[in-house]
Amino acid sequence: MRRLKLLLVAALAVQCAAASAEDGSAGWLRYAPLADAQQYRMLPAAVVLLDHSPEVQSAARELSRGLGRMLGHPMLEGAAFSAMPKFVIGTVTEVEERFPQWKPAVQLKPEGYAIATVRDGQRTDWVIAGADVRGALYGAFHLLQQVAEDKDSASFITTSSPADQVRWVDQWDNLDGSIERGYAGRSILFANGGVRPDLTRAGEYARLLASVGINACSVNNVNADVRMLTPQMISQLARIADAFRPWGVRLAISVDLSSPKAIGGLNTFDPLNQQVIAWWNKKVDAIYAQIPDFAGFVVKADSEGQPGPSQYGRTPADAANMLARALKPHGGVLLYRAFVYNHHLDWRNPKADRARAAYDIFHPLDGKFDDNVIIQIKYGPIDFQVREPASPLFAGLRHTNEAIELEITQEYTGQQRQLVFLVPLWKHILDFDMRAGGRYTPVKQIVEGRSFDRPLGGFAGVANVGLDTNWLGHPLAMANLYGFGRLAWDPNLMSSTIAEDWTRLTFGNDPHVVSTIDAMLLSSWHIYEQYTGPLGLGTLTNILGSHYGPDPQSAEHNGWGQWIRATHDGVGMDRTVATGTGYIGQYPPAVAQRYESLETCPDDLLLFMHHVPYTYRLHSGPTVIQYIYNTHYAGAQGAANLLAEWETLKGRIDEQRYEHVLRLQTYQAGAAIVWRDAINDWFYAQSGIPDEQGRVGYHPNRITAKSMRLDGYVPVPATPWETASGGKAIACLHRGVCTASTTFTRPAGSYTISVQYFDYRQGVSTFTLLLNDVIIATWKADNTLPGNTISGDTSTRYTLSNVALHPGDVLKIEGQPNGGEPAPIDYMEVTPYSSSR
Ligand code: GCW
Repeated sequence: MRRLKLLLVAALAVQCAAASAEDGSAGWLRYAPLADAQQYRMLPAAVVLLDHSPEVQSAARELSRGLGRMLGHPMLEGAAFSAMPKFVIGTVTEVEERFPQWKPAVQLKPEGYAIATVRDGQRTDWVIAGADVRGALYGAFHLLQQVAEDKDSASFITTSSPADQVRWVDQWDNLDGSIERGYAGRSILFANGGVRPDLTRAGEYARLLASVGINACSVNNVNADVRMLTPQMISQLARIADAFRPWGVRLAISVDLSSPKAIGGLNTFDPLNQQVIAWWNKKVDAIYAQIPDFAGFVVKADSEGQPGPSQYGRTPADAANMLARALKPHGGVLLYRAFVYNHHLDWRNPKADRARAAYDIFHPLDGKFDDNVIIQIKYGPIDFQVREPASPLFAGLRHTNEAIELEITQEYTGQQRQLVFLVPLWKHILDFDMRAGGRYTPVKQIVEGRSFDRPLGGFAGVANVGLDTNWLGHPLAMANLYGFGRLAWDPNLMSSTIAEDWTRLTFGNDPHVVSTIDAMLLSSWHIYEQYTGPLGLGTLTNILGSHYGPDPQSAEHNGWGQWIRATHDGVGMDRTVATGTGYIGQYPPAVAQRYESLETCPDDLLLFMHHVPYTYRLHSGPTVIQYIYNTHYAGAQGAANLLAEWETLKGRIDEQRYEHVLRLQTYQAGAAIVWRDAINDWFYAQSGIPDEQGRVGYHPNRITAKSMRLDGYVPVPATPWETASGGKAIACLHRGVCTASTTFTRPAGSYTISVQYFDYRQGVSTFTLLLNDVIIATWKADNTLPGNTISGDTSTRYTLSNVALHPGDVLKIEGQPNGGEPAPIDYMEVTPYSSSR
């Protein structure tokens, strides 16, 4: 007995150790052993399948794997266990045959599921019945997640059907293995011009996707490579489809409309040309011959240099219908992106407006698209900014299927180096009532097909997971992928429910952990908006390059049309009907009226809709300029708070993920200060109006690097200027080691020392901080930030707290360049310790 106990304890210890080695690869499907497995003792310990489809087999295997690990006992699988209480998994029809007395409590929609108990004599069986095989798989995942979250078993008995049929993720993977706007390593699907030989990660990805009900994945960049449709590639793509299939994830691809010409030997790709039509028909037949469950195509055309029907004077409907007709006999669909605009707009023309483009182009075509065409519309009229109004096109198409395009990859929202839980942003758009036809028509019901009685519709999310072990880089970014799936299934879910579910699954059920991470997630979008671009200005990042650091000027005076029209007197795009671009007139009347009038336009979109003086007073009280200043201070403080909240989790979660997120939140807290100062300095320079609270441009604790005693270091300009103090930093350009020193003159006490430096993507400089020639800190500039210049993309903060300083002390920073990174420094900030906490 004693030995048995010992063995059990040893086994438990091994299990705990395994559970604490958390590299994020399992995502939210960790199946960590439960503290109180006893509460689920009524669950059967055997699984019987009524169906041998790949999806139902996956469901059974997943159930065994998950329950086995969480409850700590093996699950028995197979018909031999029929006499035991068991899980019975199959389609509704199959379950009804087995248990003639049973039927689902409500009629399920395709891919829905029912979970129920059935009494069979003395025995209680648990039924997981899908409307189809995919539904059965989703049911199994649902049950597993309930258990992992420690939910009351009474709530397991349920039925659920997806709101939306189209629940796709898109990957913007290139054939060389790079990923456009991907921030977590190289492609899990492609390398060296073809499909990767090893598709293990592709299968694991499909499992994660299936667990939140995603039913298709478009695998390549929408700036599509024409090689996607060569015969060799089609057979390789079939291997990806095979890896996805057990999880009910269908393969889709993006195609280049010029393919018939580029690789098909034709001299045209005119969508109305008979040879072109025949080429596509044949190509689609060839795809289905190898991939019978192929989901369809995604098309980006006439956009950002992609070829399109306009070249032949044809419309998007001509192009879309041609492809849709080729797909139709096989059951495929065509997602045609509404992201079509001219990126050579004349910025001098006050009537020019990129935001108008999608509606101007697609609204006149409403009703001209075939039934298996879906127009894929980005949530806002510009491009995945931190805040935009809902695209007016959602209400502009009433006889056409629609899908909303969301961006899970954080292109304009911190690129997975910063925490931004996007579900509240998406919810804000999904819940927005367009008042089409004067009635309740929220975006979520429009894309679902409900508002205008459309047969098809849904969600496309640009995910861009990569080979990084934890899929998305920032461990907390996985909440976005998870949340996307949950919303596509049920857009009525609350952000807080999604945050809590994800946190429990990912970090366990400790109430402090759950409430802390939930609060961090739920506050993060607003914090990011505060320290980047508030009031509907857009993110205010460098739109011409990385889309990462601050650079408001990059939006102006070019053809890309992301203008904010900041002048000496005022700021904002006038999109009114009365005096502006007329964009507001694209909304149904009730919404248009609200945006048109300054009286009713919400503050958070004010500068998207109107051009106003800096002194214009917001509904919330402050002037526009003062609000910009205040909100950037609040945002930077918010980012510091995220770090402090995370620090309370030490010892309550595994070290590995704790340390990883700690590093990222420390970085974000510094990046938020860079943003705060850059945007505030820039607006101060534009407006000439000082901050009422005297903070902007006044940093009494800062010693700029160029004002220090320099040995080897030389001043160099920052681009844009507002990303370093007075537009200049110092760099060690000509020596192996350079130093910058300053003599401390303030009262003796305890201080926090921060060093603001630049960490290029290339090179790993070493910095050493010395106090009276004694080393007190050393660190390496080894982050992989997007840039190799002195800018807001690379500006980074190192902080050392609680340092005792006395007047006359000499503080010295030693920088050792490496690999083309010249150990650049912006400033040192020395803040009394108590007030810096
Ligand atoms: O947001 C922009 C990105 C491009 C992208 C484009 C699009 C794939 O910066 O990289 O191209 O949108 O959505 O097509």
